[in-house]
Amino acid sequence: MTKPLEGIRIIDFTHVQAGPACTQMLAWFGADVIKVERPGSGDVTRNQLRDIPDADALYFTMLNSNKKSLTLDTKKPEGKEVLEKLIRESDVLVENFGPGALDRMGFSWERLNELNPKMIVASVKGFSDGHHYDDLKVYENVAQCAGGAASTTGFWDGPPTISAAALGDSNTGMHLAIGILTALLGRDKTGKGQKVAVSMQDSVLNLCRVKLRDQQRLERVGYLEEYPQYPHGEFSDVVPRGGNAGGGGQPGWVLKCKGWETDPNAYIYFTIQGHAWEPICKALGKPEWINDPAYKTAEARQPHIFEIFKTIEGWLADKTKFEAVDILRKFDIPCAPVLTMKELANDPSLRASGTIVEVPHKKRGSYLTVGSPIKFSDLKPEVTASPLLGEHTEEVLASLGYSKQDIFNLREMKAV
Ligand code: CAO
Repeated sequence: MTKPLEGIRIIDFTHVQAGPACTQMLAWFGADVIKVERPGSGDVTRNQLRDIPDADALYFTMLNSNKKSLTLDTKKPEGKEVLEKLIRESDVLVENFGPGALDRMGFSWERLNELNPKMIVASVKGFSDGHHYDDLKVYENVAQCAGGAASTTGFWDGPPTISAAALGDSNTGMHLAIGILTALLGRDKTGKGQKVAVSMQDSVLNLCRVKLRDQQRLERVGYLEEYPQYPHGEFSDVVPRGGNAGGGGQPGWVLKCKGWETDPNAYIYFTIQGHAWEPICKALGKPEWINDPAYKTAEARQPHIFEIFKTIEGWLADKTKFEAVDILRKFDIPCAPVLTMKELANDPSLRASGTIVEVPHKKRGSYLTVGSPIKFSDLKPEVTASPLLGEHTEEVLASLGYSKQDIFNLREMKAV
């Protein structure tokens, strides 16, 4: 099967999570991704949170599958020369260094465009160019705070809260992948490369758009009827943290199931979708609620929504989260068990669909990683192990025309 991105060569100058998540996805879809790493050390995540001494950490292996690794000191003149050759023969360069690092290395956008006018240069930064914080280095949680996620996540009586989902890192990488693919399509029409830039703040905010919606509604009417603060609590002039409230037009909450006293994840998420009220009442054995004016409409229910949730918890008390969902699904009620990482890792459906895959690795043995969450009718992305540091240095240099002696010399100079 020909992979859609086969023939696209990508210089992967990325590290940690935001950039690697982007290039990993492009590699799954067939791009030839060459990860350029500093000789001797490589991507810092190779060593971070190691669980096996002397083997690349899962942090690295789970973000760098299907790639090649070329060690190259791009601050040395000999290393720069190799990089220039690679740039001339590649389609895309992706980087997520701190602000100004690529320029300091001597590879500004202007220089890259001069070396290869067809090349797409894609960058992740914490803040967009020209933003008053554009000199800041940024990690995941910093981005969640800067993009509006933290101030709107958590409970009203607690501090701003960080989500476990990598809204700042992997999410930004996904936005960048869309930008790169768009620029590649654009290049087919114009023959020209371009610069593609995505900031972590912007990417987080893009996912927090409903909170920007709520800010405007709050300013207009002074309250937000789907938040737990309505109608009994108070609203200030900023969107509050809504705990586990639904956030859209459907009230919902995380509800206790059988065993919650000892199992911190014995919960389901229960949604009260407006038109599903009748099936909900039937599922709960509360037919009298169907036409009761105190329950019949969403507006009538909202003032005592927590009493309703309490009643549902009464119904859930003798059911595990899985038993409860199995009953509720028959009534077409949107709900799900709160799943742990252990349950997800062992979920046969996720294994069958390739969303979670087991990959053999030269040093680690096999490890679990995520596969493509995007499914195609004509492509089944195959996930292969992440490369060892410098595993493909000789192969890549040879493809650029370097002889064995040249490679030996570059090694002697510690340029590769
Ligand atoms: N050879 C020689 N030098 C290399 C090299 C190579 N192959 N690869 C990188 N370097 C050098 C760079 O030139 C740079 O040097 P200078 O700072 O002297 O110019 C340095 O290594 C890397 O700098 P950095 O600022 O990228 O690294 P850091 O560890 O200090 O910061 C991070 C890390 C993530 C905070 C920063 O890169 C950043 O803000 N990136 C943009 C936002 C981002 O992507 N954050 C998400 C990270 S995932 O949580």
